[in-house]
Amino acid sequence: MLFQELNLTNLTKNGTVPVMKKYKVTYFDFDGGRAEPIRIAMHAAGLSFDDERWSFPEFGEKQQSIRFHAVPTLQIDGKTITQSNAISRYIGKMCGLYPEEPLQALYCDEVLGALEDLNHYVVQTFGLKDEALKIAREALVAGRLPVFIKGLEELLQRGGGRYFAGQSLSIADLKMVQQTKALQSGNLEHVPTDLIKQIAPALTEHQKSIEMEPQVVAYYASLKSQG
Ligand SMILES: N[C@@H](CCC(=O)N[C@@H](CS)C(=O)NCC(=O)O)C(=O)O
Repeated sequence: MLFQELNLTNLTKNGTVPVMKKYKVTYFDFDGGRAEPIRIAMHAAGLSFDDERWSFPEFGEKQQSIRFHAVPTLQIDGKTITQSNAISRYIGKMCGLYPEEPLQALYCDEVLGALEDLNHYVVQTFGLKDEALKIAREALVAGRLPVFIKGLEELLQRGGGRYFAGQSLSIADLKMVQQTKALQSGNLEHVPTDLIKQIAPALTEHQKSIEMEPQVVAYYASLKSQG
């Protein structure tokens, strides 16, 4: 139970503690992507949730039934919410992973938005093959990718170099780490795995340090303990 949910204004009229909400996060079956900041923040908020993970064929079968035909989704007591950044902000506000101060919140939001734009350009190359894939990915590496990577490094410096906003861990850091990992993973053919290290080494350091943050470590430890 969250501290916020325990305060007196949240008690029912007869003084009993209200029933906990039921949460379900639905995404693909891997640790990363748009759902990962949500999963980590849910854990940091002390909210237990059904971590529903779909295989890609399962997603294909169910896609048409989801609003906007995309994941992740969050269900709260059976009601479905879409849009990963909106969901991350909602959970982040419950557990100190979204800045309270408006300017710092704006800084955090700028990073979330920029990362969505970057995703948009990368996703445009999915499904391409052979020469078409090579051309599209090389164009990315020569064009939009360095623009976004350098821009994001600039935003990290603005935040002080360690975090993007509020001088503490936020959902912006959690989302950035997923992108850094994806770009360094080698899963994106024709994108050099050392691209970020070469042009924005502060982002590589950022990934390493965020992965050592207590809330992040605790989340992955909880996954291991579940087996
Ligand atoms: N703006 C949405 C984008 C969601 C999105 O595009 N999700 C991807 C997976 S990471 C997806 O489901 N793509 C399927 C499709 O667009 O066909 C969000 O942030 O949640």
